[in-house]
Amino acid sequence: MLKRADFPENFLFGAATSAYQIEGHAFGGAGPTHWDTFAAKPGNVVNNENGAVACDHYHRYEQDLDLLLGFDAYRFSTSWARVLPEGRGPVNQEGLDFYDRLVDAVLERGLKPFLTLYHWELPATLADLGGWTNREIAGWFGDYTDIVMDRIGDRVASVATINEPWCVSYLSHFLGHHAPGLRDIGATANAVHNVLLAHGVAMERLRARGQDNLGIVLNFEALRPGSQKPEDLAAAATYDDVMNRLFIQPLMTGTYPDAIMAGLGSHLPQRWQDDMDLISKPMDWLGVNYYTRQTIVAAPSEPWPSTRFITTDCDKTQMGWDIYPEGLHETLTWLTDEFTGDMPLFVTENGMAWDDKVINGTVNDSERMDYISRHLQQIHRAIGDGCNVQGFFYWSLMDNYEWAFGYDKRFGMIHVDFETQKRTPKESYHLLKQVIRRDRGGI
Ligand code: IFM
Repeated sequence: MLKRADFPENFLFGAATSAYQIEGHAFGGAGPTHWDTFAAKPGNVVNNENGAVACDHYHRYEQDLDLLLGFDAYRFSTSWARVLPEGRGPVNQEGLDFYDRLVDAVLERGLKPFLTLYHWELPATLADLGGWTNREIAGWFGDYTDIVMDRIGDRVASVATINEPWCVSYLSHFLGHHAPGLRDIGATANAVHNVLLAHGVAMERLRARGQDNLGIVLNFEALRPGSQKPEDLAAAATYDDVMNRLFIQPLMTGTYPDAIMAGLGSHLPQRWQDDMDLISKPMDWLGVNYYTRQTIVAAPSEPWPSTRFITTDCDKTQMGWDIYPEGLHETLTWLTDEFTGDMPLFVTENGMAWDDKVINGTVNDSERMDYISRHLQQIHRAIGDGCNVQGFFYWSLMDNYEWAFGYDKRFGMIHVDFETQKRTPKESYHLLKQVIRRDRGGI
């Protein structure tokens, strides 16, 4: 197992969470979100579960943050609907007070606060106005950004505008797996573009305030063709544009990938080209979320993008996701070579779900320990190969609301009993704490 001393001096070890997944949205005056609407419709979420109580972090944040003593950083998000219950207009001071206390509590524990402004809980009122398909959302998001930064901007170490734009747009508007649950190509193209525009507007506002350390968090997957047949090679290349290049390319070059233009181009808003300058303004860092690999084959009888996944025989997580640590190295080196160069990268999410059980007061999650250890090795290897990776955040600090999978899938380093809210640190947590110990440079 690698240890802290094997990583660069200023490398940050942390854990990540998001507001709706842990806080308990029923508390503190938060407004309804499109996830509440989505979860209320039978069939969308396992057991129709929602984030009303979640981990009750809203009341338990102090004890939760105590568990991070010894780490360097904490990645969390503010909830738009907690700050602005209707998305715009009246501010919920109680919500801002909560984030104010939270940031202070993070700092008191010697942790750098890594803020994400949007991690998916769109206020329901804005969803009713078209949500991410409505171009006006860019301005609404900019206003929300200013309100949050007025309160906590003086104390956060870094700001990400949006978490996983691919999920916000493609997974939610094309595949229909996440709120708002659409399967509509026009809505998808507009959501893709408006997410980018909202990022651009928020970056402009943040820069104008003199805020630094600004970035975005994108999710990537390792991809491979199901065979060497030309059609499968082409399918893998198409899906690479859809999955991996859809956001990094416009952000870094101001252009959409070829397969995106072929599939979504005619659905993009009029004069979309005029926005690309704002969208591709320089960032200070990029967040990389990496979990798994997909194997792609051609599916010519299916609509665009006419690709399909096949299951292959390998170790998988509780989500059924392939465990493929080498893909993290592939992703970091590809990004560095093609897009980011010297710009700092942070692995802002990496982790696995497992059907963890508390037995005699402990959770022996050896699979997760192995997962973490092997992914850290690949980060280390990528740094050796010249990638400017500056931190690793385990997803997630604790078991939480895994969106359409409800509370069944456990990603945490800390086990949460959702009946009693009891926290039990898993063996992987103890291992990571040892790895990052400063006194002996780790284990
Ligand atoms: O739980 C999610 C998180 O909200 C975003 N990234 C992936 C995680 C695991 O699915």
